[in-house]
Amino acid sequence: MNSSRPNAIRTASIGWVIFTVIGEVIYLLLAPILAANGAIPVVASQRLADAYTIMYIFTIAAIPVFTLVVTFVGYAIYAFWNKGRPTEDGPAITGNARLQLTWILISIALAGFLYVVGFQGLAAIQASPQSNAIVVNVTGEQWLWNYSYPGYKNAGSTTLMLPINHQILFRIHSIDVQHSFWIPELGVKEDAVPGEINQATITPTRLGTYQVRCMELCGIYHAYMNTPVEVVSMSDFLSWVQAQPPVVAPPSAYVLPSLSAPVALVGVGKSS
Ligand SMILES: [Cu+2]
Repeated sequence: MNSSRPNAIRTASIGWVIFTVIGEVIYLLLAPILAANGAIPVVASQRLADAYTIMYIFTIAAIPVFTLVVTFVGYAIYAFWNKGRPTEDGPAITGNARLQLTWILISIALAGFLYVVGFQGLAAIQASPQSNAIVVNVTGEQWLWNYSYPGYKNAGSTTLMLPINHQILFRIHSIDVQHSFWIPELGVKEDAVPGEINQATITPTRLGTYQVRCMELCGIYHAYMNTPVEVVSMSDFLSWVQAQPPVVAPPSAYVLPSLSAPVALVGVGKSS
């Protein structure tokens, strides 16, 4: 039995290489097809493009690890299947210092690589905004989003209008409960927290109409808290923003709702 072990490792290793190549080829062929058919949101911002690149690299790096585990476990089950009850103990397991050291070093290299790539992506997302970024104040409330553009006489709207190829700085907060400001196609998802302002920057790179969704369960109409986002040309944006009425007093202070007087919901728990 012992003499067959080196052969078993060689056979399983060959299987691993073959399955890895097959896995990588399937992924590289399938990923663009799935993306083109709406399996993942279309890329409408640089931020989402960066996130997809990281996901792509991580998946390519993960496939050999996955096939290694599956091939060796599968091969061991197949090759060392004991038909009937064993009549004696199996051979003693001894250490293999070279194999262990190799595997530890490969693990460290893989984890280190993912760490560096991941933190580079995080740094890009969290980089300070450009000085000419267009500021959009985003205010969540049950159950809609309000926007105001402080750089344009505080123009206000419930539709989010963004110019293409220009950096946007969202300043996100909420006036009642926690919401989460999510635009899948633009790769932004940031909590809207009462009493706090969260920031996120994006640069839209694709014209079109998308949806802002709320990503934090925030009450009975949470599921309907979707509003349109439009990415338009800079000239269309400017003529639109100049036609919007200013927001007189942008909600800034957060007042805790009294627990004895819950917010009235239409048709729910009506008491008087
Ligand atoms: Cu919400």
